[in-house]
Amino acid sequence: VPRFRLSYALTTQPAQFAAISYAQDLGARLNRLAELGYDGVELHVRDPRAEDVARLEAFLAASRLPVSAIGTGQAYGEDGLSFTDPLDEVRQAAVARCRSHIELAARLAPDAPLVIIGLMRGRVATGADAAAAEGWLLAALGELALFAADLGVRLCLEPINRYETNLLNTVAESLALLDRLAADNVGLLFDTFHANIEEPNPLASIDAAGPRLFHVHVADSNRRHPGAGHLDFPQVLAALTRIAYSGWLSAEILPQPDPETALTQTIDTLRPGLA
Ligand code: LER
Ligand code: MN
Repeated sequence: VPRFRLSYALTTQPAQFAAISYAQDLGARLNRLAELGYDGVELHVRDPRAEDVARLEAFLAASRLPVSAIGTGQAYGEDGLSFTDPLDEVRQAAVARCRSHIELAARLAPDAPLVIIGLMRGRVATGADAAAAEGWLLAALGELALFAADLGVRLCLEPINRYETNLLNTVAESLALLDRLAADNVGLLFDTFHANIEEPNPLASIDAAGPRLFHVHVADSNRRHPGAGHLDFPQVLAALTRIAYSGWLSAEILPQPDPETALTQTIDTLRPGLA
């Protein structure tokens, strides 16, 4: 039985998107994660160029937590940057922003840098052509995959539920896009919350992703900590074991009822499956 490493998603700046928590005192939150037995932290960064990276490095070093992945969704949520915006200059700004996320991942997680492509893919604008959006997305991902490969960085594309985007809701759609992209440093992120909404059979979708699965977000059916909803996490872990998944389980959850309870309940619920 492989031992899954557990990380927790935090945002480095306050944000509108609620399922990634913000800690006023990031250093203290990182130390608390380490104390509870977390193996790493996933950092969501709006704009790496506006970030005090030396400060992040100091907090990470003090907590001794490695970075599991760098999240990019705040660039969309806060700044409206996406790879499928109808405006060419916005698409270009999105690609430039994501290059800086790739550089940040290479700097903060030199052993296995991973960058998440989630909400930043954007959506098909009302009345617009889905094929055009897919073309823009493929062009952006192709360019970013080459840039990332030079820095040893991998990217993971995340199927996201229909209430947040209308572009790539399912694992099957995302795998089909990865087939067209044909870049071996780009894989899939499976988020248990989105999968519970969109996948006909979430466990079969894990099998279908197989070696192309690069990262996993864990959240219960209500997007709260594992154990707060009705998802069967032992079955999810068994499916991940079947495909010999060796990446992270990263909790991307609402900080409810409060951040401390969310942290402790996540690890208490998943711990039996981690060892
Ligand atoms: C968005 O719902 C999500 O799950 C994030 O991982 C996207 O950046
Ligand atoms: Mn997610």
